[in-house]
Amino acid sequence: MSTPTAAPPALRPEDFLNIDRMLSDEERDIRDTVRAYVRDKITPNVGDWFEEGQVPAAELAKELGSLNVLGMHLEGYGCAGASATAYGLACMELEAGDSGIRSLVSVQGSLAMFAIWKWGSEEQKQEWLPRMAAGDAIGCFGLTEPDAGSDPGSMRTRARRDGDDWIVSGQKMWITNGSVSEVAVVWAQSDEGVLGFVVPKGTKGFTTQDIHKKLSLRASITSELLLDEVRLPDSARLPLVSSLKGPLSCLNEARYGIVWGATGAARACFEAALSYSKERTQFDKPIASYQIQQQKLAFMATEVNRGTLVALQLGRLKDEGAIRPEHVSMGKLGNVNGALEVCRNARQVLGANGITLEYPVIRHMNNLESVVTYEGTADVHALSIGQALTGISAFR
Ligand code: TGC
Ligand code: FAD
Repeated sequence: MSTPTAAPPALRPEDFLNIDRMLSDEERDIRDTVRAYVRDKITPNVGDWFEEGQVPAAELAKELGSLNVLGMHLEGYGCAGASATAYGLACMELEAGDSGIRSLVSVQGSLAMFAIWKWGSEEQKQEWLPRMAAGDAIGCFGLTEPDAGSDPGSMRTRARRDGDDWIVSGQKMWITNGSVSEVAVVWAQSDEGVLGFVVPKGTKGFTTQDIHKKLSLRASITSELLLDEVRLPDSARLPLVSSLKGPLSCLNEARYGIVWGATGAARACFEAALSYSKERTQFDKPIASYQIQQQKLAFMATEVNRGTLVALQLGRLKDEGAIRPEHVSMGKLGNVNGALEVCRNARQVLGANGITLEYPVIRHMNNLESVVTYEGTADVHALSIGQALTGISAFR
């Protein structure tokens, strides 16, 4: 075995394990482009959006479309056809800005667009995907219902045939971008299994209502979808799937993005805490000089680097076509829980300043309370891993 002679590169707090060198030039370019966009367009405004509980979704969708990040890991129909790893890096940078911005991109590309791309007809793809990739049309994904969250198989939304048409009735809850979407992908139970429908805004009987008083994901629109005897032609049905496999396959995609994104939020909190700890003086010394604070910083740096390595490994597996849903469950469970712990530690380092929107920390911390719940709660992912380890399902 040869002994390296060159000195190892200097340690950098923002990339302690030098993970950057494991990326290709193209991946670094994409990452840097998204990072610059977040720095210039998101970070200066997102605290206000969060405080006001609103976000300029249409404007952001157009900008994100110009950046080529909407459905960026899909091939054809105006999509960028980037690698899964590049998509993950983009999610990481977007969520370093705010989970709500990453949510917009996840729901658009991994849920609504992916559903049409994977399970739709050629006509549906031609009609929606180019506009959605460009950010000219926002899409949402309606799976969850008031009484069917972790257990979407118990959904009550029903689709029944009526001649050549379908009649869809039901209620979807907690739907990201519901009221600002041009198109909703809605999942419904039917005599033929679980079916997906492409429901354009303005269809008779289809209305939305925003959910207010959220203390998390405030820079993101969350809505109810109400479907009251909505008549749809058979051409609105996603023809290639008729089971829960349809929506769950989309969730794999979005959950993968969250594995990266949550670590981006954690990184932003770590960087805020590191910088604050060096500037804030108490008892005549910067608080960074105290062992307890250094222990917190060391924990945060370790968790951010660990999370990034996990995400990168999943990215490489996905690019090879070797990823399994259980891998994604492990990534989401570990990285979101880790990110929450990083944010909670960072918030304490910032003292009273940690509770204000002047710093990003409590915003990220509150956002992650949604992230740990949506796209499969931490418990659901633990049970998926448990099932893979033991061969025993503990869901029921
Ligand atoms: P089960 O009987 O196991 O499976 C039913 C059918 O689905 C297939 N399947 C999968 N296919 C693809 N990917 C997966 N991960 C799959 N898991 C299962 C399975 O093979 C079967 O296919 P088939 O052809 O035999 O019919 O289903 P179950 O009812 O026991 O449920 C399993 C469970 C609990 C894991 C699943 O229901 C689950 O994941 N629940 C969590 C629900 C969830 O995550 N909802 C998220 C809603 S969307 C959202 O939150 C967006 S947030 C906004 C943002 O992302 O930013
Ligand atoms: P429940 O399923 O009722 O769970 C409550 C508790 O019970 C949790 O702790 C859970 O882990 C636990 N639990 C459930 N089952 C078991 C079990 N078998 N064993 C042990 N514990 C269990 N959905 C969409 O379809 N589209 C969207 O765009 C979307 N966006 C969202 C945006 C936000 C901001 C939020 C907060 C949610 C969004 N969701 C969306 C919904 C989200 O996917 C659900 O909230 C999530 O799946 C959990 O469902 P629930 O809230 O009904 O909780």
